Amino acid sequence: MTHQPPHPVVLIGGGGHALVVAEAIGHGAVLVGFYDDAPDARLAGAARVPCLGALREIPAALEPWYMLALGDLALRRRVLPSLAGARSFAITHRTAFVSENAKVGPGVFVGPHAVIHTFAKVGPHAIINTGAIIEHECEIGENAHVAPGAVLGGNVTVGPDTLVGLGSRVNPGVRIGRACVIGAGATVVRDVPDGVTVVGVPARPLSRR
Ligand code: JB2
Repeated sequence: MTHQPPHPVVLIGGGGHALVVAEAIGHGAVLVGFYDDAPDARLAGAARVPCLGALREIPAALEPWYMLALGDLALRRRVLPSLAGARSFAITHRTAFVSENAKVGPGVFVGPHAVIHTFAKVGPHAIINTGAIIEHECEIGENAHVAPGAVLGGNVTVGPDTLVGLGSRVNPGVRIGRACVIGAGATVVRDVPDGVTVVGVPARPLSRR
């Protein structure tokens, strides 16, 4: 058996979400630093990981593999073009369940105790956060975030850049558009058009972006 040395990785972002991502990095990768506009971001303080520069200072030819570790979806979307020439890595926490029949894209973070069930598809750079459940045949768009404890029934579609909030529920077969926000604790029983925020039980539109 050949022994592969751990390869260097960096995080883009150094706040709360970066702390969660950093803790999930497994053997085979070594976290060498992060980029953030705040050099004293929590990853530097709490986890003693060095800040390598501001977000605008990410080198065009970034050598280490990277993961987006900012929680703000609009900010992640703005930073992505500066990483076009770099390689992203994905993380599945060791306690998560990901079906062998599921497809998980590059740069995806799957948190502790999350479930991605059979024939689900998860797009690049999505966040499937702590304890989220993505049931069979769901489709999650690029850079979407399914927050801790959210539950998606079978065949749900979530568009790119959409936040499915903490502890929310989405009925089977519901289609949620791009850049939507599902409020914490909402129960979504009908389709949500692009850019719409819904809250409550049953979920109703709050505003249009
Ligand atoms: O323009 C910016 C910006 N530029 C750099 N807006 C915002 N909001 N943040 C910016 N940053 C950097 O992102 C900040 O310097 C800071 O280090 C980091 C944000 O850290 P924070 O801990 O506030 O949030 P987060 O994005 O890491 O995590 C959020 O999202 C997660 C998914 C939190 O709400 C977490 O609780 C959540 N789990």
